Amino acid sequence: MTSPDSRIEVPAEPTAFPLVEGATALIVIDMQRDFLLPGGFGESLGNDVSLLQRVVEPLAGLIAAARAVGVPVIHTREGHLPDLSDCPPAKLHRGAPSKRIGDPGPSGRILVRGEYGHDIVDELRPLPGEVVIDKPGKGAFYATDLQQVLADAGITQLIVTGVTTEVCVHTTTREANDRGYECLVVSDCVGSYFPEFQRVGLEMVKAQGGIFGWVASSDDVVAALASLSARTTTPA
Ligand code: C5J
Repeated sequence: MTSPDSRIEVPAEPTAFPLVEGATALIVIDMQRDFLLPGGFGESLGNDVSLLQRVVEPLAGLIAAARAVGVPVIHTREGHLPDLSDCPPAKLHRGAPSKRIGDPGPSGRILVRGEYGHDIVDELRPLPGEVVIDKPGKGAFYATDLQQVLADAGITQLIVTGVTTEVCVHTTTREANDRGYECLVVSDCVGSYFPEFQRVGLEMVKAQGGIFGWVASSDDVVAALASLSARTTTPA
């Protein structure tokens, strides 16, 4: 449903999300080989990486829909400098010994910038000119220029996608919410290694009247973006 101002109501929970034309960006969090493919950081922590791979197809569709109507797509990557000087010891010492951040793995040094495993999976590769935020933490605002990037582009709303739901997606959504951004988390475009965390992670976003934001399906967000396109191409 469209409203006379520049808003589109996206079916969502706990209420429809008022998507504002020109003020929304799609953020794609950490869709990196290290989290999604065997041999990376995710697997080194004992996780079944196949559970994250189901996000790729709907997310590719959503990214295409955003690009088609000029909604900016911002990608993030979690990782560290080669000398690990930006990795706190508390983080460095997690995981199985010899498979920790900075250790060699089948896709290069685990979660180290510039390594094959640190980069985004082929299916979701950023286009030239799209912003890629390299972040040392779980949240995309911590120790990055994301807030400045969004301010410069006049963005006040984020369509939130990526992995993992309860870690970097949640941390970034919470950081964004505290900074005044309206966040629409796309349920089938976020993924967790734990089905229960996926379910509860989404519940937590939309509970208490949308304490951190809204939750919608990619079908509904894609349809809203398509109607944005119809509006901009149909003469009044
Ligand atoms: C994790 C992330 N799970 N991107 N990172 O360590 O969620």
